[in-house]
Amino acid sequence: MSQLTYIGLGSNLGDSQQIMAEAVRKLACLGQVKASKLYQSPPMGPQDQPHYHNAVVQLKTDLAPLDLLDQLQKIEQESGRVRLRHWGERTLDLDLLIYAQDSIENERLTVPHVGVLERDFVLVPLLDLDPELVVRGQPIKDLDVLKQSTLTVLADPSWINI
Ligand code: A4P
Ligand code: MG
Repeated sequence: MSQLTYIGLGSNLGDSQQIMAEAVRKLACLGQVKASKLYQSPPMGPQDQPHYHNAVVQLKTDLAPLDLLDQLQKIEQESGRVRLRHWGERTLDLDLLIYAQDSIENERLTVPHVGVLERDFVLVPLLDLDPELVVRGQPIKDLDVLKQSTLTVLADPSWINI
């Protein structure tokens, strides 16, 4: 049965928009996709790294959570993923933010993703896709972190068509 999932995309090395659009084309092979706007976001973590491009994709897929994670990691590797340090610069990061209503906790996967409720670069694009979204019992549109958002819009959802 098809499940509603949300994937977070981040990149701050290389041609980020191109790399992320290519990743969305690959995600579209796993099910129906819908993209948020494309944002620029100051780095969380080490400050001596470039700003990030961030977006979220809604994916309707038949894949089980760990099979989906395998596919996300494969797409990261194919993008020539470089990751230099924890919370540091990378060509492509794909995080499984939400998988249906599931709570998952195992060696490879924590869902909802640990940072979801704290990170404006995840919350703002999620709200593009579903303004009424509830995560861990919280309507995300009401979260305080959104009041101090530092994101800027780079492009509308058609950014994936470059
Ligand atoms: N893993 C567990 N749960 C998940 C999940 N829900 N989705 C495991 C994906 N992976 C999950 O991931 C390490 C391991 O997490 C995987 O092997 C998987 O089994 P990783 O992507 O290799 O590690 P990482 O991304 O370097 O570490 P971490 O802590 O996940 O970093 P984050 O949280 O992804 O943050 N600033 C801005 N503005 N925008 C960003 O996008 N991103 C980061 C990275 C830092 N600063 C940022 C941004
Ligand atoms: Mg990650």
